Formats: sequence, C-alpha cells, structure tokens
Amino acid sequence: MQHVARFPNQPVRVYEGRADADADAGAGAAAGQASGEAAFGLHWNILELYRSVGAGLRSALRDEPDVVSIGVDSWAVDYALLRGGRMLGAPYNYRDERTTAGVAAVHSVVGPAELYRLNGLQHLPFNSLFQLAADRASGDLALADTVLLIPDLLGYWLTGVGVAEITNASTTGLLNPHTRGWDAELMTRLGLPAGLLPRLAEPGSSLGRLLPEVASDLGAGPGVGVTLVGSHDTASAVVAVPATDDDFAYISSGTWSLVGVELESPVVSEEGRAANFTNEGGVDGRVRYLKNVSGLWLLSESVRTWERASGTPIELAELLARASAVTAPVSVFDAADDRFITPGDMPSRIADWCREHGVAVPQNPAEFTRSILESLAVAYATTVQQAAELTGKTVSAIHIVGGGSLNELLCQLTADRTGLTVLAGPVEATAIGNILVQARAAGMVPVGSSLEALRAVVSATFRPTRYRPRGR
Ligand code: LRH
Repeated sequence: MQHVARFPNQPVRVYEGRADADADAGAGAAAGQASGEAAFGLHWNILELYRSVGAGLRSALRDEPDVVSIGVDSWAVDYALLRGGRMLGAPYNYRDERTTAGVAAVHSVVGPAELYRLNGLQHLPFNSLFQLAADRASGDLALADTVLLIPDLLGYWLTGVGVAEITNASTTGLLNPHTRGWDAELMTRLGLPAGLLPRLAEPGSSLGRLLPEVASDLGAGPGVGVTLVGSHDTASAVVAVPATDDDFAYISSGTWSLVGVELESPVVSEEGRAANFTNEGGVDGRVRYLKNVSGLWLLSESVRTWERASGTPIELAELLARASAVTAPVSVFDAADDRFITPGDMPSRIADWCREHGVAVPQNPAEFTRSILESLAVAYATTVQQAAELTGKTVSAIHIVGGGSLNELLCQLTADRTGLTVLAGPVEATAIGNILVQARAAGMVPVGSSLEALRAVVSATFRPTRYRPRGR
C-alpha cells in the first residue's frame, strides 16, 4: 500500500453565544460569560477536511490513473445537518459539551437500560442520538431535513448521493442491532422526524459515480466511482486484522482504543450494559462487540499541555524512552473515566484522579506517560477478559492495529498485563480494510470472498510484531 497524503484535522473552538447565555442577557453580557466554556462550541473544519481529501485524491489519481474506486471512512458519531442538500453549518465535534444536556433529554424519555435493549450500544455521552437531542433542544434540528454522518457527507459531496452506511450508522444509537434497520419507533419517541436519516446501505455496494464537475476537479476519468466501505474507521480496521484463526481479540489503538471481539450476532445483555460493551455493526453483517477505552488521546493531550507550559516541542520517541526507563511502580488510573473525554489539561485531571483515589500522583512527564500506558494496558486486559466472558469467545491472542501498534512500550505492557501474545500491526489497518472491501467489490480479490479470506490477504503480505508476556 502506498501512502499519498496525510493532513491534520483539528477541531476549532468558537464563541457561540448560546441561547442559554442570551436568556440571561438581562443580567448583562457577563451572564453569558459567567458560564465560561458553555458559550463555546467545538466544531470540525469540514470544508478544509474536504479540500485536503480532494488534494490527496488529485495526487493519487495523477500517480495511478487506473484507479476505479474511492472509499471513504472516518471517525464515528458526528454528522452534518442539511436542508435541501446544503449543509447548515460546521458539524460539531463529539467532544463538545452540549452532549450533557442531550443525554439528560434522551434519558428522560428512554432510560439507559431500555435504551441498551433497543440499540445494544455502550453509553458514550456523544453517541449521535444524544447530539441530535441537543440539536433538537437548541432548535438547530428543526432547520434540517437530513442528517449525514461525516463519511456519508463526503460521499455525498463526491457523488451527489446521500446514504447512511451501516457500520457507522450503528454508532448513532438509532439502529436496531438485530435487524440492522433504523428504529423508527425510538426516533418518534425522541421527537426525531421520520425521514431525517437517509436510507441505509451496506459496505461493498456502489454509492455512485463521481459528479462530472467533481471528476473534472480531481482529474478523474468518467469510470471512477465511490464504493461504500466500512465507513466507521474501526469497522475498516477490524477487516484488516491479520488473524489466521477465530480466537482473537482486537485493539484498534489510536486516539481511542477500541477493544473487543468479532461476533456473528449481537449479544445484548444486562451484564454487557453494566460493563459498557457495544454491539457495533461490522462489515459483512458481523458484530463488533467492543468497548471504547480511551486511548493515546490521554498522551497527546498531556503532551500538548506540557508543550504549552514550556513553550518547547516534546520529542515523543524520547519521552517514551524515558517512560520505559521508569523503574518505580506508577499509579494506574481508570482510563475510561468520563473526565478524560473533553480537551484540556490531562496531567492535572490524572493527578486529581490519583489524589481522589489515594494513590501516588506521577511527578514528571516520564512518570505520567508510564502511568498512562500502564493504565491503558490494564484497561485493555480487563476489557479483553470481560469480552471473552460476556460472549463465551475464546481469546488466545490479541491483535493491536493502528497507531498504537507502533508504541512498543504499550504493546509489551499489554502482553504483560493480559498474559497473552500481542501481535502488533498493521499501523494503517483502517486504510487497508477500506481498500480490501473496495477491491473485493471490484473483483480484484474474488467477489464473495469471506472476511477471513480478506484477512488472509493481510497476513500473507504483512508480518505483525510479536510481543510475548514477561513474567511479573
Ligand atoms: C475512532 C472512533 C471510535 C468512536 C470515536 C468517536 O476513531 O471512530 O470508534 O467511538 O472515534
């Protein structure tokens, strides 16, 4: 696989003077300011993202004029509101704090236990249905006639065809995990208009040809089309796990760590809800039974905080080497605690967590880094064990794919803490899974090949790095 373009995708925080701040306007503008961060919105710069995607596609099509298909995937849950085909504003970033009100609004109508029975989805305050409830409360939703998730939005801009690709649709909380159809009744109860969400479509099907204007912008021939893939990045990553048998757990490790197993059908149990496991839709009708366990976001936010304080850039490799050399035991904290979701000063939040739980506070960046990685590894170990218990699946090895697969300390600590062999890589699993589903649709790997056959292609061409557990 050749990598053509990579570009940053940073959220933007803007002052929005929310309605709740305005309502207090009688008490002066200070009332709005008193609520501090509440008046700010965190958004994606989606047009810049689309521009960068276009630039990447132009280079790819110039270098490889035989390209016939494009597949789009991205992070989950976020969406744009549209009316008459036009986007109504920059999509919110899921870490925006408006979701707190959205959760309360949904739970006042459908309690958490019933909601889980309906959608089988782990509770994350930013699941799309909570965001939609917040948009309903603010009045934004009433302006819209369509909601498109981020990859579907990009696909729509490329082809003019708007659908809801099913793997990503499963992260909205509005999909029935058994029928893989929209839950119209749940939508009605939540006051979400029927028809707001477009028709569902499976990965592997064709979305459509590029619009002629787009094709000419990109320098693409008339035959180039968009093929639907596992448009949820994690779904594509799971396709590319180089497993040679069934007994594996996966960790798609990046900003988030998605830790779980693959199933043929959903497991929606009260025990699974209590442990906060999700049944997300996979490619070929599979189920991704997994849990979001935070991820390297904890480290990247910490690095940002230290860099801001010192004014000097931090060399990540050097920081990790110093963290490896820490010999004294460091505290392990709950990496899944909700306080770590929003952007900000992560070292202070970790220190607060340690103080509240009466354990030693890390003293310097190397110790914080070690504490973060140990905490992630412990969370991985607990989660893999829970996934096996809750599903009855045997797990004899763990595949770590994505950026975290390059973090040797994290991979080794995961092997140590789980007592299982860790097989690390490929780092670009998401892109590979995306491409393999397109290749199968185009007949470049036999049409009808199973997911196992696609994984065999990955394991034949990519050798994972093996980490064996060290005795403690
Ligand atoms: C990982 C991911 C994850 C979601 C989160 C919003 O990139 O898609 O699966 O929970 O982003």
